[in-house]
Amino acid sequence: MGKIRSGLRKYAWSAALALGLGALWLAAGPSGSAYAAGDVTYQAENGVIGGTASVTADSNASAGYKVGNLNDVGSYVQLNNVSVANAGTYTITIRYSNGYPDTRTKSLYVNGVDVATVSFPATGNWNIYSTVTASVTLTEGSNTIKIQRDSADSPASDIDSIYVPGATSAWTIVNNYGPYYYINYISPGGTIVYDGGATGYYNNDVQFSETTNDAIEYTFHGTGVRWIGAKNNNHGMANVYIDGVSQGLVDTYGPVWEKQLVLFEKRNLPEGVHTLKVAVSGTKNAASTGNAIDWDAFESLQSGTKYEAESGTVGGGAATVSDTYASGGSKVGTLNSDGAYVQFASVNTPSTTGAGYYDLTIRYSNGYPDTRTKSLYVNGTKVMSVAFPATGNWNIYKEVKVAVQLNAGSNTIKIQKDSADAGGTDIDRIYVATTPRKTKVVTPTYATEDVVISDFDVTDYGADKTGAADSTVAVQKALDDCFVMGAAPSGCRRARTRSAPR
Ligand SMILES: [Ca+2]
Ligand SMILES: [Ca+2]
Ligand SMILES: [Ca+2]
Repeated sequence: MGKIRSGLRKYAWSAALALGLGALWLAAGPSGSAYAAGDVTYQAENGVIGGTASVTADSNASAGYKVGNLNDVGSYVQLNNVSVANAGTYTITIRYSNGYPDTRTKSLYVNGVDVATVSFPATGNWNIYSTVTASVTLTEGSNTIKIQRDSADSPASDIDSIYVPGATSAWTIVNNYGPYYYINYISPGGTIVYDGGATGYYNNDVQFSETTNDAIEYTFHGTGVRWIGAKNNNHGMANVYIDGVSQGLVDTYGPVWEKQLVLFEKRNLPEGVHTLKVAVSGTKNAASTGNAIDWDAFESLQSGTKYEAESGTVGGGAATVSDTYASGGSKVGTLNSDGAYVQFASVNTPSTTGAGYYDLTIRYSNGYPDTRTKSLYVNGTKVMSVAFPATGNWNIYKEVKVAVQLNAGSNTIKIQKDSADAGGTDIDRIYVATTPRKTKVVTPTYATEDVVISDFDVTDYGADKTGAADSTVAVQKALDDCFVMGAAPSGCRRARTRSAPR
């Protein structure tokens, strides 16, 4: 088994060719199914396999593949990174086929512990599927689920997928070779290699490089992020950055080839859009024979409440259109005529926090070459004009963040083309933060030309008051947030100067 995988890997290295990434895109195209928002079904073929187990194609299998040949003792399929937001007992559903006339059993392992023997009754044929359920205890965050043929079990029964309820509330996985608006490849020499037949990797594909400074950036909305990849004896160290700030080196050397590992994880980021960058450092563990870095998949920890535009109400000529690359597969477009709008009703603030200024992150596309604006209404009142810079194409998405004042309980948010706005801009979805900002816009006793913002503290952004550490990034983030709150850039600068000595 190990030899087969090594063979694949050697082929991948020798297949580096002179293909640039652009050529690869033309050959393979972006995979629309890779964005797994809302996924609660883990495909067995995306798991790690061992022993005699192998991935086989079957048009009746979920996603077209399954794991078969679980014949020899010790053969298994393991799903890593089964993530749930809360620890507890979950009833998982395993889809399988069993072409033998009798019931076959397998052992179910959760986080490395044998927790149950699962029976798989006959399904009549190998391409006829049925489901069985099992109750498992999962821990908050990442878990592993393995189905293995142990000595007390019988051979065969093909595993298609495992459905885990509630998994969607935690981490969202994005493949390394997914829709290009999430993933940015930095490889001036074209030395990042794509291997589309990498068994055992997520989605059976991976990208790798050992050229210093080759990197992949993943942009996500949420409070946490993971880089999924492999360790091996020829793997080196990666330089990891979040929003441009170094997170240090991550060593991906391992004595044996292990796939779908969480190589880096960061939580407790401020709610909003962030970028993770993983770069080849060119340095390695002394025991390693090379500097290779794998990019297999990324996961983000969602936060806030998501409202899809296509679930809202539209008017004035706006219409729902489907797009593979839109969140949920659809968006609202043709916001062209004056009065065209999409409205999100029942935007609820959490009962525990109530009224306040909440971050509102709008995912959109704008295929025009210039910035287009739309008017933002909260509870029927226009509160601001939102600028949507060009995204390069109508199926390429970006996110903008503004802060809006919401009432306790239910609110309406409307994005509308008014006469002062230009046509265009497709709206995909919005995220409303779960907690309000500490900072707020205040109404001063005497009128001012500028917006006045109070309770702003740059130490909330990681600024160091002692002067020992460089606080440039923290101060810039504070300025950006000040701008999001509605203040003019000049006002943000003055506010910063005054609040710095606190
Ligand atoms: Ca499957
Ligand atoms: Ca992959
Ligand atoms: Ca959408």
